[in-house]
Amino acid sequence: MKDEVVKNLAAVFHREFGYKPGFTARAPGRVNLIGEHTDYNGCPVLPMALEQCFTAVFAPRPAGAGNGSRVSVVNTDSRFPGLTFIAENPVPPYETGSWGNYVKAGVQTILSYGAAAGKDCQAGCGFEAVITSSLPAAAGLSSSSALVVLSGLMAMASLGLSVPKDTLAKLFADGERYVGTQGGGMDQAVCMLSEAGKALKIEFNPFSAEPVNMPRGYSVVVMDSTVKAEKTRAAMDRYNIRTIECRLGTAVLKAAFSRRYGREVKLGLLGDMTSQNLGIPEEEIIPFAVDALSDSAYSLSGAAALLGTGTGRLAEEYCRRRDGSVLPEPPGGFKLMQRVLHVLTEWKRVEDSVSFLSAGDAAGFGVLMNGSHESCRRLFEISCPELDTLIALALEEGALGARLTGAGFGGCAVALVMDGDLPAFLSAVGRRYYGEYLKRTDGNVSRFLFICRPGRGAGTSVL
Ligand code: NG1
Repeated sequence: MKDEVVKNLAAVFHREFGYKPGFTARAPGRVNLIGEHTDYNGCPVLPMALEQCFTAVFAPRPAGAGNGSRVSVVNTDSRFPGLTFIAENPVPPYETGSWGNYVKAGVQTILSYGAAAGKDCQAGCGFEAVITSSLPAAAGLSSSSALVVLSGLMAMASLGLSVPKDTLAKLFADGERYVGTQGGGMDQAVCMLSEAGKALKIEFNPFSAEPVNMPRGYSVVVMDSTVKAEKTRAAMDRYNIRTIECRLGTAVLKAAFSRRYGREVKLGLLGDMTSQNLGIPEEEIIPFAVDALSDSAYSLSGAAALLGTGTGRLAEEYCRRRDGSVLPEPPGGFKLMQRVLHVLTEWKRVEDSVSFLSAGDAAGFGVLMNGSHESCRRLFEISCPELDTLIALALEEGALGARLTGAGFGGCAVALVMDGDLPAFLSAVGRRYYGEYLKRTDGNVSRFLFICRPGRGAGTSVL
């Protein structure tokens, strides 16, 4: 099947560019099993790479063809028009929301890496490529990070560079900020480092990745709410507001800690809130946070007063977008207590999930998935009525656990289902959600509702 995909891409490549491609590349999407909005807080996540992926055939710019830094990419999906740009450092972005920015982000990552290592990569990182994807776009399955990784790997192979995989995972995580989200590193790490058949627990404080077995006899089902989780400027702002709330919450906690305990601690991320770092017992951490933060929302001026700084300075430090403009204060204020409580409890759920999964306890893991969704819905406020309906139906139809996955505000949910229950589950959720609730009449829901198996990480090879 995969060879068939590569063969077709090679034929398109030949038609487009008039010669044969030398290499192939692939980069998988991912589904996050648990650990939502924890990564940029330095707390762990537990995703798995999918078999669904971006696939490319490509060739470094042919020798003697003039500009060795020209990148040309043809996408077999006609919604995404082909693009050509010069890989100069820095690469000027397309307008916000353009798919080409994910290609540029990958290439820029490699150019920046080269520049930091004292190598001039500009001349040799151009390539010509034809790409295709078996991932639904804007569904929360991280097709965008897969595209960043794919593009970066093609630039790297064109240069003949070799960089260790875990270094690449971190480079691509920073590199994707090019598109304007202040994301964590989950998507790029799981895309680079996964082993087929296993989920991956990723820690960020410090970085490490550890494969986790999935329980036998159960399957992961992805269910697309069909509400698009598009990366528009408004969607990026919504995501970035959550990152700001977490950072502001951390700063308020740091100040409260020194008042309460009479000593300073390193507290730059919620992930620094360990018993060892704070020097207090584990069970005191969450009560301390709840006590230190008000459950009413904070205004920027209120937070500034608490932190002993000016409102303008605080906005400057926390609310700048990548393009330099300042994100407006959310109308309802910053909900610091709710966001912090979600992250700290979600962190614990990730740790407990790894224990349950390693012990083959699918039911225990299912309970944690449900707790995670409830926390995402109520405390982090990233769900929507469609996702809540879909998840409720999945539980009624026998899932052991179900939750939204990815950034939220639409996109996909994920459910854990016993293998023997799969046919009845898929047919009931298909009928009840897509037919009765969404009133889709086409009947074919396999592109919205599918079983996924843990796939292997990204890579390139010679054709
Ligand atoms: P998606 O669903 O791919 O937009 C985003 C972030 C992740 C993580 C999740 C929430 C990017 C590229 N991805 O994922 O790092 O923070 O939201 O858990 O920003």
